[in-house]
Amino acid sequence: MHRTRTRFAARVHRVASGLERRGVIATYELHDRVLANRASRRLYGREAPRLDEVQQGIVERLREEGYALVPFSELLPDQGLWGELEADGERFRAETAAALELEQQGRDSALRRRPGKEFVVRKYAYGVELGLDDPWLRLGVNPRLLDLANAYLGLWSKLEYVDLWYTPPADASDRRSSQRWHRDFNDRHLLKAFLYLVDVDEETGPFEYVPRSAPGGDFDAFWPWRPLGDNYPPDDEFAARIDGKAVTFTAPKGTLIFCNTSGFHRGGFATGQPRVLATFTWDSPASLKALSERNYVLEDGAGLEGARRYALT
Ligand SMILES: O=C(O)CCC(=O)C(=O)O
Repeated sequence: MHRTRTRFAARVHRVASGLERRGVIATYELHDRVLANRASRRLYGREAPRLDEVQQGIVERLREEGYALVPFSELLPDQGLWGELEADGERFRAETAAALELEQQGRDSALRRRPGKEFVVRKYAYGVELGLDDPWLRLGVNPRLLDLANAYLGLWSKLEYVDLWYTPPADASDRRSSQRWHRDFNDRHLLKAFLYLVDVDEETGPFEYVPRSAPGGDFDAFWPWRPLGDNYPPDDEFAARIDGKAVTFTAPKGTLIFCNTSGFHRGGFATGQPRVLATFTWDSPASLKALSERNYVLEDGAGLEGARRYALT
């Protein structure tokens, strides 16, 4: 039932009549103000996490600017954990590079892509079954990340999305879809993380962001966020208004970027080297009720409790 409804929301975003759109928006607003999010705020209020200085600093920067950058090792100093993630990321990078070679020779590669955003190759895409033996799913609910996501959002969040992306250098000269400036329409209570798995310079398609452009920020009135909003402003008008306000995240491998992407952002327009990263989205239950769909199905939540269980179920 729930999957049906969220698929419906995705379709509505593309082709819906005004009436369908209004229904989806009303469902979202109702769940945000009254139903699902009220309950998740109450749960958060009952068991607010204790953050250490590093986590607290990230939450404060997110509140001020809408983004925060931290070396992975500062938030998660466990070398063993980084070693495991780095090795899995490298496996994905090497396998994807080899499969792209095959594709170029006109042979079958079984690479996972998503319609409308074919320039990104994904490890999981949509509909994958994941359990806690998966290191990336585990990272998405690691309390070092989940607690700060919940503190920033002020509720018990849902882990909506987890994946690894490989973005080869563009074969097109123009930016397409999320390579252009946009706001994510999924939720006003939104936090994403991007963990760079290679060094990212200007030619590797860095992520970019307009600080303070998320709802409540100084620039929230620029083509303001709306559920299912028309979220891609015209490029030339946008450039004139933003004029020098954007931040470009060129950074070494192992950099973790947290960002509220209901603010303006773009990225993945690689021109020189492929970009490889892991990405996570935490949002509110209202989003899953109306505007978004989890990209994975949880295999088995046995042993999970509290906010971690809530995030995955
Ligand atoms: O690939 C990027 O850097 C941008 C991704 C993006 O727009 C998103 O995840 O919402």
